[in-house]
Parts: sequence; C-alpha cells; structure tokens
Amino acid sequence: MVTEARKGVEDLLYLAMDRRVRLAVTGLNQSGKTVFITSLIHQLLMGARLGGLPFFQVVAEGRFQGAKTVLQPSMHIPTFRYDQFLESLTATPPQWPKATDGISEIRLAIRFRPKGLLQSRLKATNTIFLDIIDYPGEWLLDLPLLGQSFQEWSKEVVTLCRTEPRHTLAQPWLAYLGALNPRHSADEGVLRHASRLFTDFLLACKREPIGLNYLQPGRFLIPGDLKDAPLLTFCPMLSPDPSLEPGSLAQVMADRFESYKELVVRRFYHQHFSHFDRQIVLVDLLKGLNRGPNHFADMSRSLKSILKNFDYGRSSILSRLLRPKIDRLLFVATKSDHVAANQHNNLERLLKRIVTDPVNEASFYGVAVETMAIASIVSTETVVKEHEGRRLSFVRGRPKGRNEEVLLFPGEIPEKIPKPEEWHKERFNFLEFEPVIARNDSDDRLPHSRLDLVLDFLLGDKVT
Ligand SMILES: Nc1nc2c(ncn2[C@@H]2O[C@H](COP(=O)(O)OP(=O)(O)O)[C@@H](O)[C@H]2O)c(=O)[nH]1
Ligand SMILES: [Mg+2]
Repeated sequence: MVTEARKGVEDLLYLAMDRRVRLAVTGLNQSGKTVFITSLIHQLLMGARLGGLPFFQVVAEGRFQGAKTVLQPSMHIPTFRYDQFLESLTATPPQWPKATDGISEIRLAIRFRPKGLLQSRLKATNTIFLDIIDYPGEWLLDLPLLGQSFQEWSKEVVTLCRTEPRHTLAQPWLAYLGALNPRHSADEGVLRHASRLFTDFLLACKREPIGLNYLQPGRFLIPGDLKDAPLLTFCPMLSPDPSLEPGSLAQVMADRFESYKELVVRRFYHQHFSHFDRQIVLVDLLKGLNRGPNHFADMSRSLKSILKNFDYGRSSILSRLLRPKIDRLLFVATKSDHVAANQHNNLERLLKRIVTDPVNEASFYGVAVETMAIASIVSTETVVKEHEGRRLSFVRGRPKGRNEEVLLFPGEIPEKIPKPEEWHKERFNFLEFEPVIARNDSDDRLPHSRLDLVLDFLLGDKVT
C-alpha cells in the first residue's frame, strides 16, 4: 500500500517535471500495434548500436545514453511480454506475436544528456519514462458507444445490416429477433440465444476474408475475463422503445447495454485512455485495399469514430497534471515492407487522404500532426529488375505460411482512394510475409523502416 502511494507521488512528480510520456498506440485489430510496440522497445534498448536510429536526433547527436525497461506504474495490469515476443520473432523459424487478447503495460526509462552546455554542466543526465499499453484493437471500437443510447446504437446496427456483407450474415440473428416481442417479460434463455446469434454475426463479419472492423461491442469478440457475464448477454433490438416496462425484453437489453457502457467501456476509458500525451495511429492500408471498397469504407469509419474519443490540444504544466491532452499525433501506414520501396510515397499520400478530417481537426487545436509510411519490422527486400524492357521494383520475402522465399511484383499503390469503378477484382493483392530469419548474431537488431523518425517526432522535444 505504502509503495503504491509512494509510486503515485513519484509519478505525479515525473508528470509535473515533464518527465513522463504516455503514448497511445491506437489501431484496429491486426494493424500492427503489438509488433510496433515490440520493435520500438527493441530499437530503444539497442540504442545507437549498429547505427540503427540515424534520424532520432538525440542518438544522432551522441546524447542518447541508453534505455531500460523498468517497473511499470500499475500493479494490477499484466506486463507487456516484450521478452516473449522478441523470442518468437528471433526464433528459428521466426513467428509474429499471437493476437492480443487482453491489456498489458510496459514502462521504459530513457537516459540522455541534455542539449546545450549550461544544462549539461548543471546536470549530466536526464531520464524520461515512456509508458505504453497494449490491448486488443477490437476494444477500441467500444469507445464510440459512450456517446450513444441503446436506441441510437440499435438503429445504427440495424441500418448497417441493410447492406452487404452484413445483410446476409445478419439473417439468422435478425430472423430470431423479428419473432420476439420486445414487450414480453425478459427470459434469460431468450436473452442468451439472441446474444449468441448476434455474437456469431459479429464473429462472421470479423472473419477473413470479410474482415470488417466496425463491430461492437468489442468484448463480444474478445471477452477477456468477462465471458458469459450478463454484461455481455444482450444485443440491439429492431424497434427499441424507450418507454417499455421494466423487466420487458427490450428494457433488460437496454439496461445491460448501459451497464456494459458504464462498467466496461467507461472504466476502460478512464483507466487507460484518458491520460495520453502523445498518440500514434496505425493503419494497415494494404489490407484495406485488398479487401475492397466496402471494407475500406468500414475501416475509415472505424478510425474516425475512435479518434473522436481522445483529447487533443496543448497542455500547460498544470493541465498536464489535471487533464493531459495529446499534443503530438502521428498517423502511420504500417507494414510498408509488403510493397517495394518506390511505393512508400504513395502509401503515405493515400494515408493523408484518409485521415484529412482528423488531421484538420487536431491541427485546429494546435496539435502537431505528421503522417508516415513505416515498417516496424522489415521482412522483405526490394529488388529492382528489368522486365520486358521496364525497370520494375520487386519484393523478395517469405509469404505467410510458406517455407521458401519468393520474388514477386506486389503491384502499385494508388495515391488516391480509388473510385468505385476502379476497384475491379484482383486489382490489389498484397501478400503478407513471415519475419526474416535472424542471422544468429547476438548483436543483431531487427531491421525497421523509419522508426527513428517516429521516435523523433513522438519524443524528440522531451529529450532535449
Ligand atoms: N511485414 C510486416 N508485417 C507486419 C508488421 N507489423 C505487423 N505485421 C503483420 O501484421 C500482423 C498483426 O500485427 P500485430 O502487431 O499483432 O497487430 P495488432 O492486432 O494491431 O496488435 C502480424 O502478425 C504480422 O503478420 C511489419 O512491420 N512488417
Ligand atoms: Mg496486438
């Protein structure tokens, strides 16, 4: 208890001294959050070794002294298993981390020599603490629920189910719901069955190759420790009437929805999502392009509705203590190594198109905003070759699930969102790759693309 309290005071002190940075790593499921966090930690721990972070100014200027994982701030949150993830990424054969099914946290201490003679004489070394949490991307989509009533949410879901691919997948659930009388008194068996059919519908929407993102409630997909709780036993209603009797089916559904919002979403939001200083938003555009226009629109809708839930603006020292705000926001297109290097500019341009609204909104509040195309862990290599008289950029790598490397032409990235008629079948087919096999050199570092620029943007001003 005493240690908790002391840690709390210490934390406040770091905060007041501007020595604590809480980074929001935001992205839909499978956008690359866990791999990004793992690689970011790895790059910081490796520091200046092998010239790995040339554009992180504190490293380039020789002021970076090192980084270390230290005791995390919260006692009740599992630790982010950097060690396990790194082990699997460097095993033979290497493997990507498995999908995240709960929340975890990690704290890094970064030591550096301050810039400028005067400061250096006063104090040889400074330390900042970087806090990062990891969680299933599915849970992020719960944040928009906070602004919706049961009626509004039900209406939205039912409207979305009028179009494909949701329309067909929702039929078993909608047919069952259609036969129910919302005024009848609630029966646990009926609630459970309706909720089961709705969950099956959500899971079918999520499953590859459909892969939709705008699916709520997030805990229906990844329940964490709440499996089978009444909180997770409800579903939207066809015509939810706010004036229904207590105890009626529709009223019990609405009550459970409200409890879910209060006890799961709001709590999650307050504990983990309301105190960030910096944010990185990861977007897997390649998957979006592969899946076609419906998915692409669904991905953009999901991103926009998530970003509405963060606080943007400049923080003074006092407001940082009371209510911190995000004052630097970085959008990245992840997995840029899936395409050849000459496509990275287009990847960034396309990303810019998709995030125009949130970028404008954040800039309006004085937030510094950037966009980049990055690869947390580069798993391929670009090979330029003559092909039928043209110089083409190919990619060499080991596609997911295969044992041998292949050389392939992954195609080109459009710099604008394609018009509906331009999404003809098979236009985009970007493959995913297995991580490269490490050279078994103990001093090896995982290859990345632009994580130094990411670090410089997110932390540069804190390490001066
Ligand atoms: N080639 C490549 N693949 C990546 C990279 N980052 C993520 N991936 C792929 O994307 C998958 C999902 O990444 P993950 O970090 O688990 O996503 P999360 O659900 O947002 O945490 C991984 O299993 C990899 O296949 C990257 O930098 N390069
Ligand atoms: Mg993850």
